[in-house]
Amino acid sequence: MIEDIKKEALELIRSAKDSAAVERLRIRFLGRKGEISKILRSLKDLSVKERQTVGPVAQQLKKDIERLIQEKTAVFSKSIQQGLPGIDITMPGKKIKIGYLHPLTLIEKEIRGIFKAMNFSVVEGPEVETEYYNFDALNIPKNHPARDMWDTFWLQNSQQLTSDKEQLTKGQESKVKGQMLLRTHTSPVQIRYMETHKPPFQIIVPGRVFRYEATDASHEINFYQIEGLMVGKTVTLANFKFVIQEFFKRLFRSDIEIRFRPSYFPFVEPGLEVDIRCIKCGGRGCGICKDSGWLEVMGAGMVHPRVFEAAHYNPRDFQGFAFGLGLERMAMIKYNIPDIRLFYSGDLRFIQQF
Ligand code: FA5
Repeated sequence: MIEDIKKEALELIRSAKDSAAVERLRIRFLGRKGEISKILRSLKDLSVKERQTVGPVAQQLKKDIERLIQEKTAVFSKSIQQGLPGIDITMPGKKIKIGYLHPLTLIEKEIRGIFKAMNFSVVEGPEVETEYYNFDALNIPKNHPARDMWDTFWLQNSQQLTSDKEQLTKGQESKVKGQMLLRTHTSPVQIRYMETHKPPFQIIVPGRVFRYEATDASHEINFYQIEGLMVGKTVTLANFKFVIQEFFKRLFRSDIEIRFRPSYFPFVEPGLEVDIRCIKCGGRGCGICKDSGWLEVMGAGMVHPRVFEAAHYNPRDFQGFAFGLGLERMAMIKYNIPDIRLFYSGDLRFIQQF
C-alpha cells in the first residue's frame, strides 16, 4: 500500500504544472489529514514488529515527498523570478480578441481586386460635391424632373464657398455656381476624372453617397456605390457585357446569367438596368428576388454625348460605357444579409460573423 502511495505521489508531484498544484499535493499527502500523516498516526495501533517494518518506510516516504515538493516549488519560484514578478508564467494565457473587417470593407476590397485584375484603375472623389458636378455636368439641368431621382441633402452655407468670385476664371465659376450638397451618387467623379485625363482609360470609383430618403430593409440614407467608366475610340456595350459578366463570375465564383433592361439615366444613352439571375433560388422565385427570378444590381449605359462635352471631349472622337452599383446590395446578395440597416447597426454580433 505504501509503495502504491509512493508511486502515485512522486508521479503527481513531478508532473505538477504550477505551484498551486504542488501545494494541493502537499496538503493531500503531508497535510494534517494527509495520506502519509494518516499512516504515521496509525503506527501506534500496530504490533511492535509491524511498526519496525512500516515505520521507517513511511518516514522515508514522508522525507522523499517533502524533498520533491521543495525541489518543485524552487523550480516554480525560479521561473517566476525570471519572468514578471508575481506572475505565474506557467498559467495559460488569456486569448486576445482580434478585430474583424466589416463586410462592406471585405466586399469592396474584393471588387477592387477584380477590376484591378482587368486593368481598371481605382479613383476617388469628394463626398461634398457641387451642384455642377453632381447634376449639371451629368446632363441634369436645374428644374429638370430627373433631379427628383436623387433625393438630395443640400448644404446650407454653400454660398460662402463661392463668395470670392473675383479669383475664379469664368469656367471655374460655373462649376462652383449653385449650392453645395452631399453627393447622391459616384457619377460626378466621371466628369472630374475626364477633365484631367485623356482616353483610353478604364476606372472604378468606390465611395460613400447620401440620399435624403426613408430607410427600409433595402434603402439607407448613407450607402456605398462603385462607379465604373471605360472610354476609348471603339468601346461598346459588348465590352460592357463582357466586363460585367466577368466581374460577377469572379465575385460569386460561378457563371451568372445577366440581363439588360432598357432604363433611363440622363447621363447615358442608351440607358439600362442590369439584373442577375437570383443567386438564392437560381431563378425559380424566392423572397429575395420577390418571385421574379432576377435581382436588380446596377444602372448603366453608354456615356451621353453631353457628358463628354461637359468634360471638353469631342463626342465624335470617343465613346464609352458607365455603370453604378450599390455595394450594400452586392454584399447582401453575396453574404445572404436580409436587411441593409444591419451594416450600420454597430452590433458586434453581426460583424463577428465575417
Ligand atoms: C445611380 O445612382 C446612377 N448614378 C448609376 C449609373 C451610373 C447609371 C452610371 C448609369 C451610368 P441609382 O439611383 O439606380 O443609379 O443607384 C445605383 C445603385 O445604388 C442601385 O442599383 C442600388 O444598388 C443602389 N442604391 C440606390 N439607392 C439606394 C439606397 N437608398 N440604399 C442602398 N442602395 C441604394
